Amino acid sequence: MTHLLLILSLAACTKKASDADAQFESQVRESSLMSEKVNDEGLVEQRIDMNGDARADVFNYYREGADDGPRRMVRKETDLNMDGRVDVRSWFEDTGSLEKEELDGDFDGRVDWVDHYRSGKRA
Ligand SMILES: [Ca+2]
Ligand SMILES: [Ca+2]
Repeated sequence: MTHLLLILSLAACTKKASDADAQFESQVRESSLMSEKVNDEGLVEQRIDMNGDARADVFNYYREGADDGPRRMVRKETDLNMDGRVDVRSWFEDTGSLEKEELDGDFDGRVDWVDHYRSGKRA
């Protein structure tokens, strides 16, 4: 029974993600960088408006590279349904591969799904 539930929730999660992806793709064309500043954590915070309504929907957090090396993405937050609340948070390892991802699949402001990754693969 537990196993079946897991499969069902997996399927539901996958479907929602792909719908959101399609919405996301169609809005990428209008995306624009709103601001870029160093935040309290000492990370470079980029705010990106994906749908042209002057409200940020994607937040990228970077750590500046040492010795003018390339900056590295530490965290990415995305408001998938553009309601002003972040629905997906992703953390990245030093290698650039995904470390952890939190997803609010039904957009109620609570995290429904947490994925942990090891070497870029879901664990
Ligand atoms: Ca927006
Ligand atoms: Ca949202």
